[in-house]
Amino acid sequence: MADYRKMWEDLGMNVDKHDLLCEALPDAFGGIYLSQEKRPEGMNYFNFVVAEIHGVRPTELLEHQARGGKVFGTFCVYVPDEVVFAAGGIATGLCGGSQFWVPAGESVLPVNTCPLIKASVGARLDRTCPFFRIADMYVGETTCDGKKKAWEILAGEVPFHVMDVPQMKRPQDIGRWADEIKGFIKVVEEFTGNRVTPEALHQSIVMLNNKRRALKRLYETRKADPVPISGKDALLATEIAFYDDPSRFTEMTNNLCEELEQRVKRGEGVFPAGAPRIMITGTPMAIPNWKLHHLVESAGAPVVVEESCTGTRYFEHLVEEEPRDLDGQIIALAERYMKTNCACFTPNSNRIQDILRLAQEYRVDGIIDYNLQFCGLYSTESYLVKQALDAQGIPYLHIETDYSEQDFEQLRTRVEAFLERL
Ligand code: BJ8
Repeated sequence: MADYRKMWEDLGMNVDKHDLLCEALPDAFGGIYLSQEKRPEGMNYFNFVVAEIHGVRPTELLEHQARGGKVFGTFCVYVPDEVVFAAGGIATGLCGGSQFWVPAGESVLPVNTCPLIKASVGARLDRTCPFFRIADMYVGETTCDGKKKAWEILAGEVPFHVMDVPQMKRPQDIGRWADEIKGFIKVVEEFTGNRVTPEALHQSIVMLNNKRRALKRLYETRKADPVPISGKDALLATEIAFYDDPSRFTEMTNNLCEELEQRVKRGEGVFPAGAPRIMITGTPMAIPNWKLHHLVESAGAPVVVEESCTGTRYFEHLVEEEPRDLDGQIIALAERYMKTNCACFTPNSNRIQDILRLAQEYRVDGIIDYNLQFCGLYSTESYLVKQALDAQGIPYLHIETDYSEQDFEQLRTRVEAFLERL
């Protein structure tokens, strides 16, 4: 990695502690990723992004700030990035996916908080993540109780805006979400000093739709048997989508897709044809959370689709591009975002319909329901997921875990036993 020490020091980071994180990453990435066979050439770009994870993109964000631009950090796929880009800002994901940040999170949060929240708070308090240092404003949402309360702690550190996500999906709720987006536009305009014009919003809607189209194209290739890319690699690309430059990400993902489509034509894959195909559903996997994919694929079964916010929920729906007036665009945004089926909604039966549909489309042999520990929303919804899958005779495994490696061997035994049943 190039030397970014001066930049990290200038950002007020705890550079000595951060060195420990930098030392651990190459080994973890090498063991989990670089050891895979027949990886697509197109993954080289994503390898590079990971190798330079705290260097290249933070440098770009700082250059943007030097030109007078603002950076907004987000934690949920409900926050409409289109608004930020339309005001000349940059949106970047901030969700913490590493055990490294959990202890600092636990110093202020109850231990029985979801690891995603603990790691996100810990990354800020520990001063070991440049993205958390650079973001001028954080944007949270009212999806789960743990997050809502964590925002109050982070708001003591950084300018913070919270979007009130409705809990139901009735027409009046979509109207309320449109009002929230309107309010968000005002906040972003004031903070950046730039107006969100219909022209600029149209451009950012098209830009982010193109990113979604590229991800959809990538996922399409995973429907093939043999599958041309591992689930781990597809997950990595999706995780990077949250903070990379959107246009560059789209271009690089489309390049990767061209290679994968050729592989599919030639019948080439990274697992043998007929290997048991796994879907993972449930809570998101923020970078560098690769634990479950690694376990499943090391046992010989490709993960072919993720019904998750680091999966299909992130890209399946596009924003309607037709409206060219601000009111019409806000409604188009509200309608698109409200199609995301998060367990914070009641009822959330559309998620179950999605799981059943994706199981068919991707010809999956078994489904692993992945729950981050202490996420009451998704673990409660597991009951209904299991009921629906049992009714269809689709094999199901429920896993509740955190970011640590402590339960790795125990999980391996359970995953292997599950795969033997398929
Ligand atoms: S739209 S899934 S990104 S909220 S896992 S922090 S829910 S306790 S992440 Fe999410 Fe938005 Fe929903 Fe998607 Fe809370 Fe559960 Fe933790 Fe979660």
